[in-house]
Parts: sequence; structure tokens; C-alpha cells
Amino acid sequence: MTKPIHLLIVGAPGAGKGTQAAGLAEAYGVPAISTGDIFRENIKNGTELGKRVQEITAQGRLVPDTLTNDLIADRLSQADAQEGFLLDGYPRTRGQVEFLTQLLEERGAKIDAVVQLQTDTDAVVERLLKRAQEQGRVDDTEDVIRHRQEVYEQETAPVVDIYAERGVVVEVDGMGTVDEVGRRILDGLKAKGF
Ligand code: B4P
Repeated sequence: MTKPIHLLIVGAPGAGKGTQAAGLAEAYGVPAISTGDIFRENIKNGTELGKRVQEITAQGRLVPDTLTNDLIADRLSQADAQEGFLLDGYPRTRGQVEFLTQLLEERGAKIDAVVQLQTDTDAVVERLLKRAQEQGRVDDTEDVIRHRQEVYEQETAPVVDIYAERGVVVEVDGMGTVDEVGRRILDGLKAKGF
């Protein structure tokens, strides 16, 4: 049996994380787990969690670490996540990195590779404005999009630095078609031996 692989995909809002996560997870036979998707699902279903995070996500602010960490601990304890996973949109803060590192240590595992999608801010704002027209996501207004980019720079860019120090970051040019970026991700991971 091959060793379970634990992957992260990171990038600014609109960099294409959710878009690429599906194909990448399929290629490695692991579940793609997106905290953003889990929050949106809970909001749609009107759950207690959904009510707590509705306003925060609509404003493009980060959900508190305690809530997000508990959610991830629960999701990663489920059967399909025992043989590896791909996390999309988590961890997004230093506190979340510490929590995840410890959670994985308890399982005798670690993050094997972090795919970092590199994009141009103006181009991703354009992408998200286009998505707003197509899907009407409440956090895809121009003001909120710009705020989400700032939150990314302040809170999440340092997360990438932590993993870069551990030598596990695979930098990928996120500009181009979805297929082009997808191929670059697989090539980058193969070059690292995965
Ligand atoms: P997310 O759901 O993670 O939102 P996002 O950063 O915008 O990513 P998303 O996956 O939707 O977009 P993608 O890059 O794929 O988070 C939403 C909110 O939830 C956060 O603001 C926060 O409030 C909360 N939250 C989530 N995780 C949290 C955490 N860990 N801690 C605290 N709070 C948290 O971009 C997709 C768009 O670009 C699509 O429209 C797609 O069609 C387009 N696109 C993708 N690739 C393209 C390409 N190559 N060319 C052209 N368009 C492309």
C-alpha cells in the first residue's frame, strides 16, 4: 500500500484553490476538504454553526480559530480522512498551523507538500467579480474581495512562510487556463517525488 499523502493548497482568494482542489484530490485518491465549503453548506442549511459564521464570512473576515480548528479536528477524524487528505483554505493563520501540526503529530503524520498558487491581485479580483455575476456569492462584492485579499496578505501569507521553512512548499504559477495550472501542479508535485 502507498503511504497516505497529506496536502495543502494555498493561494489568495480567487487564486483557483477550490477549482484545482477537485482534480488534485482525485489524482492522489484523497478527499478534498474545504473549510469555506463547509461554512457555506452550514449557512445554506441554517445550522447553529452556519448562524455563527454567516456575518463573518459575508464580510470577508476570518472565522475565529477555535471554531475552525474544532471543525477540522472533527472532519479529519472521519473515516475517509484516515488515509491522507487535501486541505483547501485551511490553515489560514499561525494558530491554525500550530493546531494542525499537533493534530497530525498525534497521528504520526505531517503535511507532506503545500501547493502555493501564485497570482496577480487585479486578475483574481476580476475572476471573483465574474463569479459574482454567475453565482452571486455574498462575499464576492468588490469591497469585500479587496478586504479578503488584505486578510490573506496579513494572516495567511505568513502561513506559507512557516511551511517554506519546513521545505515543503511547491510554488505554482496560477495564471493561465484551469488545465494549464492543473498540469503545473501535478508536475511540481512529481518533481518533489510525489
Ligand atoms: P473560501 O471558500 O476559501 O474562499 P476563497 O478564498 O475565495 O476561495 P475559493 O475556493 O472560493 O476561490 P478560488 O480560489 O477557487 O473562504 C470563504 C470564507 O470562509 C473566508 O473569507 C472566511 O470568512 C471563511 N474561512 C474559510 N476558511 C477559513 C479558515 N481556515 N479560517 C477562518 N475563516 C475561514 O477561486 C475561484 C474563482 O476563480 C472561480 O470563480 C473560478 O472559476 C475562477 N478561476 C479559478 N481558476 C481560474 C483560472 N485558471 N482562470 C480563470 N478563472 C479561474
